Amino acid sequence: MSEVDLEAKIPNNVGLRDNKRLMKALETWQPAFLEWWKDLGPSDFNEDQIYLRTAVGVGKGGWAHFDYVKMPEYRWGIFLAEGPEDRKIHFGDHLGEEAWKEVPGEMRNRLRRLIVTQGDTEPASVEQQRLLGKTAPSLYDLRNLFQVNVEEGRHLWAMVYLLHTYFGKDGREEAEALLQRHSGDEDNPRILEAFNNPIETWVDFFCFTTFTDRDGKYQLAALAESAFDPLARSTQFMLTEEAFHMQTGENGVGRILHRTAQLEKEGKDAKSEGGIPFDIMQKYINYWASASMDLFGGEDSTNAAESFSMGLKGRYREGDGIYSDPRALEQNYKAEIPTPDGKLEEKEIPLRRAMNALLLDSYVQDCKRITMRWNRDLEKLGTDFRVVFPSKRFNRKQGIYAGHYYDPEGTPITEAEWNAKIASWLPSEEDRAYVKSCMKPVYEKGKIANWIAPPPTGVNGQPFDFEYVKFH
Ligand code: BYC
Repeated sequence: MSEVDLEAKIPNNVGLRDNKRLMKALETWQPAFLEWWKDLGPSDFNEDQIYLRTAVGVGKGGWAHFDYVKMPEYRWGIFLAEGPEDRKIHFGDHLGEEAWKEVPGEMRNRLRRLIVTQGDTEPASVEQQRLLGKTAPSLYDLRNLFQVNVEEGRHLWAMVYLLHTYFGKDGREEAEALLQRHSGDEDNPRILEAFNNPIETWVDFFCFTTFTDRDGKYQLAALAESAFDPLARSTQFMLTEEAFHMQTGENGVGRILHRTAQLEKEGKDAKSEGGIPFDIMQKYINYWASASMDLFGGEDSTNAAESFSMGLKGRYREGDGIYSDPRALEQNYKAEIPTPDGKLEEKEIPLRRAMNALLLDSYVQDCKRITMRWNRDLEKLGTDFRVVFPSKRFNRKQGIYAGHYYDPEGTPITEAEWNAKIASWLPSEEDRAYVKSCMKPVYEKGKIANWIAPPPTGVNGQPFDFEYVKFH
């Protein structure tokens, strides 16, 4: 592992200074990235000074630095987590062999596809969130949005580094294509569906960072187990940044629910006060939770089986030795599969083919834990409303439940029942219009919109009324 080089044009600990060819390739890509940021990154605000965290190293504790930065001048760096040089592969068909420092020929296509798919989501999310700065509920939230955006930009850099370093000409072409596909573009959309859904409001943003970024956590965690060492180290370091994104979402949704409960306690009707009613929040949660569950791919997947057997993508926390069979050849996964007559039947899927389902189960458990935290706060505030995390069968477009109809509890229903109920389960046009009407910017230090509670603490030990953004 090379020393951290912060003076370089691209801060890094991958020895760029000594690898002139790679440095040239990345420095050629950099203007295209900045051009993309200008055209499709945050609208406006690029001349303003934002109080941002920048990754400056990989050591525990002191890896980040906070200061005012103009976003286009953010130091997007390339960092690999530290780890043992002699790491062994700990799952799949290559169990016990040395982890790879280069890409084995037969793994090349599948590995490239995984890296491209991961890389594609990063700029996609920045594009989706492009206009949100115009309606931020506070300077604190505005700053958090931009923190998430610049770090997604860095995550793109992390994947582009792998493509440029290990995949030659194909990799350079893929890196260019990552800036050419655009979220929601009819002709050239982003690869995964949830990354083409617009994020029009802060309610969408907080649900997205709660649920979609959390898919990111699980996918990155699975890739952090990889036998391809540079991918494992890149994604491990991305996970340190990812934690803040999920916190932004969890706290954001929690603060909206808190505010609505306060209004209710004061005997006020949330809607007439410009707050977000609980039932609308539940619908947004249903929508983003189900779209995010789709990001795990099919429950029964030969792609997933191959990625596991080749050692490219492991199970959640595989390296902690929590699974009894690291080859996953001895067990089956029990799944409830829809039958042609609309019922559910328990069937066994060979474990390797059920890797997406297993990862989804870990994700769902995590989401339920977050839901419980929101509900504890609601209980403390004395309100009766409780958030419910929807069933993994509800509103699915990918996997075994796609094309079938279930209510949010996961009970099979008919298409007619679905059509009759959809407006009470997912945001209607009217709900969206109402939420949009609440989104008015509050850019005054220490002030906040009426639909969301202030956070209990600020960023990096600063108070909520800190000047998180200095407008030019
Ligand atoms: N939309 O075998 P299957 C993040 C395709 S988020 C559209 O069932 P597989 C972030 C699939 O590509 C994490 N297409 O599943 C969060 C395949 O197509 P082909 C991103 C979909 O392949 C917030 C076919 O359906 N990282 O970091 O095992 C902000 C059959 O697929 C979808 C990764 O995803 C979908 N939802 O699993 C910023 C990790 N689902 O091959 C960032 C890398 C499936 O037949 N990606 N398909 O043409 C993967 O590991 C896998 O590609 C997936 C799909 C888990 C996504």
